[in-house]
Amino acid sequence: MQTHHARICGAILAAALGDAFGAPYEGGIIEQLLWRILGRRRGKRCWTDDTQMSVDVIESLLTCNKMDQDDLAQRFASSYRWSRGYGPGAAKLLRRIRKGEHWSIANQAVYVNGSLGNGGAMRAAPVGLFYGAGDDKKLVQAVRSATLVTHAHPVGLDGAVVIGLTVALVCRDYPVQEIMKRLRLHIQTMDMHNRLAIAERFFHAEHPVAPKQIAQELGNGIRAQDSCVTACYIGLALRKAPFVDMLTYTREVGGDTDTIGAMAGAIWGAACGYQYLPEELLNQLEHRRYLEKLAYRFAEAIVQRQE
Ligand code: AR6
Ligand code: MG
Repeated sequence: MQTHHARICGAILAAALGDAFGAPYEGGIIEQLLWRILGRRRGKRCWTDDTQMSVDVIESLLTCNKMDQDDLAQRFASSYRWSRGYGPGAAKLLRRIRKGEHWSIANQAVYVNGSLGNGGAMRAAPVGLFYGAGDDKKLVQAVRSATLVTHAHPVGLDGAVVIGLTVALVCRDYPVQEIMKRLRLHIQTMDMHNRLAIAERFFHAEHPVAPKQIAQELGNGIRAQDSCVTACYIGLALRKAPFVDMLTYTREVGGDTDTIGAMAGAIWGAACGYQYLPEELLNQLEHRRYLEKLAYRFAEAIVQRQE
């Protein structure tokens, strides 16, 4: 049985590992070649926008002690660096905020209905952890608020709810069936409901589902409906397997491997706790000590808040 503290630290560090070790396999040959140059710094594995934006969320929650959209928008905009591999729409949006445009205008300036990318979901885990002890409604509201800053499309918002709520429920050891039931209560789009129905069928399957089939039926792309339930399935289905098996499985699912790895990693880490993460991989992670200290501080704040 893991302590709550270890689960929170586990979720954050496992997400960063999933991101950094998934990134070299994302995209086509050109993206992979580019990441060979950008993805290593002083012998360490770099993380991408997934971890950067999660760090921004954590710093914001620690400073404001609540979800504050304006604070979050400023942090996202000032941390933005193209070399972290942000989505093209997100990059434009963040540059607009940096120039002074309010996030509530910028989030519908690139796509009229807002972005349906998985960029809101990839940073939803810390929000789920922070609001994890309250009722689901408050948690979902906070996740939607945090996501809206950059991803206003209903599918982008639903993707974040899938990840934020799953991470929080896994932290409390809820069984898969109950997690699926609760997700269904808070998901608003048919796209996401349909994916959840497929995942539920897979959870009932007698044999483990092959990664290729997951990619075909749940998706592996950068749109939220093509990756969030995929990550939810991977994190839950492999939560009793070693972390490296989860990484290998994610790589075999393919597609947006860094973000699926980050989201599945957060779920795996919330289930298993920090001490089950392989030291060998942590040692190769960029800014490992900084991330560990931040996760530790975040876990302390959450545990105190929930006492
Ligand atoms: N209509 C059509 N296409 C869309 C729409 C829309 N409303 N919204 C998004 N797309 P973006 P992200 C498509 O740029 O979600 C990085 O690698 C469009 O092709 O908002 O922050 C991250 O790590 C757009 O370029 O980025 C993630 O893995 C794409 O979805 C990933 O990219 C992504 O939306 C997504 O990050
Ligand atoms: Mg990424």
